[in-house]
Amino acid sequence: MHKKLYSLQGKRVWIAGQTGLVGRSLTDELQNHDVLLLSAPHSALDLTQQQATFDWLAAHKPDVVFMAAGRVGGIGANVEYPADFIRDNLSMTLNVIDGAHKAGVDRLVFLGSSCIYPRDATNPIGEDALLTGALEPTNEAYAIAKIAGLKLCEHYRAQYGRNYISVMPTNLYGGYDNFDKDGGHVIPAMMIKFMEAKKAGADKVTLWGTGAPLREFLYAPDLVRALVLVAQAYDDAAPINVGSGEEVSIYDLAHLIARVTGFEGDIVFDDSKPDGTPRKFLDSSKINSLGWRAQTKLEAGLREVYGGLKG
Ligand code: GFB
Repeated sequence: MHKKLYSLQGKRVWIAGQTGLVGRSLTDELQNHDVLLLSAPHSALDLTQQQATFDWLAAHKPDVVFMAAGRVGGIGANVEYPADFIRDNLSMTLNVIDGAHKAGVDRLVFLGSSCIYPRDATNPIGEDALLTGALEPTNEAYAIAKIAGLKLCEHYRAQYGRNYISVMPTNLYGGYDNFDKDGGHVIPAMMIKFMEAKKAGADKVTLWGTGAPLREFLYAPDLVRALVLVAQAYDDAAPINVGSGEEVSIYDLAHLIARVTGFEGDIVFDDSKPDGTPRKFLDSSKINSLGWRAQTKLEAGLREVYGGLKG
């Protein structure tokens, strides 16, 4: 079992990106803890604006920052808007991390992504695979910004002694996702496609790629328990992976979501659309050794998300 290095108890906590998939789940989770949650709604603070971000941090002086803000999306959005992805993620990441340092914040948890690892890394992918090979081209822009974030944490630790850590979750899903057919991640996009097809009485749904890629999905409420744990029990320059240990092909995922949503027509794969990384299965032994494991099986998580969508 882990030893607490740092306690969140009674701390002023700020979640940068409080309205996103991770931010909203983490807000829910922190209701179970004795912390004072600070809030900076998007309408009041644009994190791409450096001075505004510095001023907000200096005025509110959190003890702990969870950096979960970012421009995110599925493979389609990453391919279509690479400049927006690299610009916005680099600026938000730099502004929040440097602003936190300038405001004297001594504990920061940076959220990365499993796409930071080389496309051809050996699976399961350990944290030491970082920067050992070329990235997957469909999300290189996003991955470079995330690598910059984890390097900022590493170097602010080395030069200024800051306790900034980086967490690399595998592909996430949950009820607070962006349910957009074109720009969203694969799970929300498939759910919407099947729901719309069912409603319209359509006899087929067209999905992207070959169906062959493998993905490891983690339910956001499981991830945020890991975030609360590492904020208190992990203190190292190296990133820490967080995966569910459950891997599925895109083909099997499609058939599972069809079953969950009750769509009974044909599922067609359009292989003119990209597959992305063939496989990215994380080695999560480091977080497992701290006592964390995912609790939600994929099918159970998908049923919960669908239940929330149906209303
Ligand atoms: O979640 P996703 O878009 O991104 O999943 P990545 C993409 C996989 O699902 C590809 C297939 O193999 C697609 O061909 N797919 C099938 C679909 N149908 C669909 C569909 O209707 N919509 C979508 N979106 N995909 C993400 C990165 O990569 O990984 C993010 O784009 C982030 O930046 C995340 O890093 C962890 O898993 O390929």
